[in-house]
Formats: sequence, structure tokens, C-alpha cells
Amino acid sequence: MTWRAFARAAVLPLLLGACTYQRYQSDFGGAGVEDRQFLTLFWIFLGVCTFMYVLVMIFLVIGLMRRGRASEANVVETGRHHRSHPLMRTTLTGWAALIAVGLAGLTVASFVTDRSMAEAAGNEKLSVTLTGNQWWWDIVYNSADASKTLRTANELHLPVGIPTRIILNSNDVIHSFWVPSLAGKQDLIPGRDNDITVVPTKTGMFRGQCAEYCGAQHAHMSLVVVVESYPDFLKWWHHQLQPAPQPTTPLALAGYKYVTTGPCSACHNIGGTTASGLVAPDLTHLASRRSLAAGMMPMSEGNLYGWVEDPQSIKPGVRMPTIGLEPEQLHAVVAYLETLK
Ligand SMILES: [Cu+2]
Repeated sequence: MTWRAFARAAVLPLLLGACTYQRYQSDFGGAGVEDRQFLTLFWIFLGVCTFMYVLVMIFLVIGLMRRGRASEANVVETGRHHRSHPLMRTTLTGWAALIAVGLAGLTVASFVTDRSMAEAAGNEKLSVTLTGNQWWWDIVYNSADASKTLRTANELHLPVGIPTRIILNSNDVIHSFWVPSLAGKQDLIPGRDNDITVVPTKTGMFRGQCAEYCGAQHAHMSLVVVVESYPDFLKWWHHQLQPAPQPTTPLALAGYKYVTTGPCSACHNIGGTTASGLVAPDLTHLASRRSLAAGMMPMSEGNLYGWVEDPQSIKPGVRMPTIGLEPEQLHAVVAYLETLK
């Protein structure tokens, strides 16, 4: 295999994959104002600390070299090297001053970053309530007009450049909202509203992950964040406000009847139907989402089959029970869920 062929086959995909992932879930993603401010602060801290570290190492080497020479001189001039040399005093004073200036600089940089992040709060154009549940995310786009209040789950859409206030709370235990490419971390605490303001600066898809251990399936509590242009966001929003489409095939119709009258409807809501449960993810436009089971697997027919048939095997401990559907019921339910675009 030639070098070029090897590069095409292995190295390039690896590098491209690493770069894509780096942006997908990374503090270095730089896809939000807050993340960029953090990054700037990180580079300042890294620069100052590296400078100090290199200086310490240089002085250490000089000290060790001088010690070697002083030991030799000590043989003939016992005790003289213990006296404080004026140059030593100046060096120590300079060193103490440098540390004080460095620490003061870091404090100021930290304060300025904190203030500029706080400025984004208060300018929000959009309000979203994100509620943590074991182990999924309930998402409500707030509006004074109830007909424009939108409820969805596990996939957060944000318009680029628009400050969005995300109100965070929890229905059970403490979770933590963390989309490193966009912003810092903020906890979701039962009985208490926290909030974080996010201003995305790049369109794309980013991964969020619950960052506070919240039980057996904590690792499988991720969030897909889609940042899109404002017109695209509005298009998505208007579509999501629509009730679920009516089933058109006999199989999907059978699934519709089972889902909206059977046990599924006790927990799930499907807009425009009698299914109005509020304790599980809203399914009105389930099939339009990119993932299933809080980012655990891609949305696909095969994964829907697996999930609906036996969620307890896939995500043990999850609230959704394994009902034991008959094969024909399973076919019908999946056929109906796939229509929920
Ligand atoms: Cu968690």
C-alpha cells in the first residue's frame, strides 16, 4: 500500500473523525459565546501558568548548578555561602512580585469573564424549560400564548445567535446540564429553578450529557442539541406545534388504536390524540428526532422495534416497562410510531 493510499484509507478519516467529534462534544468546540469566553480564560490561565512553570524550572536548574559550585567552594570557605547575597534578595523580591502580579492578573481575567457571561443573561429572546428525569430530558418552549407552547423531549433545537434562557429543574434527583461545545455546566435540582443562558454561534449538532451521577442509566442520559438558522428553527418550531399526523395505512391505524387507548397513553402524550400522559417523553413528533432513549441509539426502524419490544433489556431500570407485546401488536405500534414525523 502506498503512503497516499494509506492516508486516504486510514489517517484522513481518523483525523476528520477526531475533528468532528471534537466539535460535537468538547470544551474546545467554540460553538457558543459562553464556551468561547471560557476558552479565552483557559488559554490565559494556561499561558500564565506555563510561563511561571518554565521560570521555576529555569531557576531550579540554575540553583542546582550553583549548588554544585558552592559545594566545591564550601571546602575552603565554610559558612560564607549561607549569607544572603544582594542578587538573591533582588531575585526573591522580583519573584514574589511576579507571582503577585500573575495571581492578580488571573483574578481580573476570571472576574471580567464572569461579568461578560452575566451580561448575556437578561437579553434572552427565547425561554426553554428543561426538566431532568431518570433518564431523559423533558423540553418545553415557553410562550405566553398557550397554543404556541411546545413540548418535546431529548432533542433541543436552538436558533444560532439568539440568546436563549434555559430554565433547569428536575422531577426526581439532581442532574446536570452540560453541552460543552456551547456553555458551562449547570445543575438541575428538584424543587429549585436554576438557569443558564446559551448563545450559540455556530450551526450544527452538538452532544449534551447529564454530568451529575443520577442512577444506573446516568451514562445513557444524553441530549442532542441542534443549532440552526433562525428561519430553519422557526420552520421546525411551527412543524412541532402541529398535532400528530393521522395514520393512513391499516397497520399504522391498528398501532394508533393500541397506543392511544392502551398502556402507552397512560405515560406518553401524542398531540391531537387521546394519549395525554405527562410522565414520559412527548411522542407527537417522535420519528422526526435523531435519536431514541435519550440519545442512546439512532432513530431507526430496527431500534424502534428493539426499544418498544423490550426497553428493560436495552436500558435496565428505565421507567418504561417491557409489556410483552404480541408480534402483530409490535408491528402495528412501530408502524404507527414511524408516522410521527
Ligand atoms: Cu445523570
